Amino acid sequence: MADPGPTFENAMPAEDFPAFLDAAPDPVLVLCHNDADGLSAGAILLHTLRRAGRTVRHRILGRGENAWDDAIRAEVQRQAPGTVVVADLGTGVGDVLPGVPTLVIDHHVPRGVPGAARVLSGLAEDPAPTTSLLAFRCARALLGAEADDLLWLAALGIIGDMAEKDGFPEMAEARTSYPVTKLRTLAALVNAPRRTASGDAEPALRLLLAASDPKDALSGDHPETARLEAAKAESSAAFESARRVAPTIRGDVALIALDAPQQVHPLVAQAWRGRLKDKIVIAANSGYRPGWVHFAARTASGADLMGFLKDAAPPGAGKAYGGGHAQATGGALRTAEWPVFLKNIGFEPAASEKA
Ligand SMILES: [Mn+2]
Repeated sequence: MADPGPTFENAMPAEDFPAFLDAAPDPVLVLCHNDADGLSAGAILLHTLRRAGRTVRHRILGRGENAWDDAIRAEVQRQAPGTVVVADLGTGVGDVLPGVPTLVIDHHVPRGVPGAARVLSGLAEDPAPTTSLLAFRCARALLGAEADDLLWLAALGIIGDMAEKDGFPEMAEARTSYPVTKLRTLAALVNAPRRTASGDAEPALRLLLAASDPKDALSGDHPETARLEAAKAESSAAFESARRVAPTIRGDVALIALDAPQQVHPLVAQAWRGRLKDKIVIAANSGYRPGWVHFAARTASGADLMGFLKDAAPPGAGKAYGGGHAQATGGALRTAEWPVFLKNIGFEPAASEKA
């Protein structure tokens, strides 16, 4: 059983989505993550709300953005939403927008209680449904059979989050209607924009909203498909170059120092994990976001990465540092904090590197 984290008084099953909406004024602002699961969940929610006659807005959150940060809170406030739905963006502490009805749909380990928000968490079930699947269950609760044509979007998120073999009945149902190979191809395309230098995932969401099914999405009839293919080519080329960077090894830790505007560090860490089986692999990217070093940590050694990062945390490490799972985690540190972290994990500056 996955760790459900704190028990929420405001936990909400998908069946209660219609009742939630009854007390949720327009416009409804959907905040979603920029990966295949988050974008699929966003597309399902936007379709569903529109079909129910609701006025909707959306905002995709990307690199370095968090629904519970002040910068996003201020931006959301300016949009003056009647209701906020937060999808696949974790579960943070406190209200996103105090006084505004909010629903958090998510399947990551919660960081705390999100104020007065209702919470639809996948962690109430084992295996935990992805956010796209939770959103689809909301759609069915509201629209019944009129939500059936959104099932491929739920499957797309499931495949994107590598939960295809988890045994969800909706995935089995999707297999009977949609070619899984096309869904896999589409999931890779939809995941591409967030890894590019621009990080702009809007074309991916537009495609998911415009297409009637996976075949249509890949047909070439929608201009966004070519943009996603270009994004995939850009991130593949960046990865090919980054994977040639040699690791530096000190003790149990292998460090790969990257400087690329693309999000290559998780893929590079994953690639080295299998080749350095007894090491903690850290791929660190100083080119991804100005002022920050983003890093991915992976290990095949069985070491507890969350504990490792906790022990190595520099004093200034904030919310962006060290979330995820025991064997796959990562985070971001400000450029000034990075050398402190390196020292804490055994990478003392070499004599020749000292000024
Ligand atoms: Mn997800």
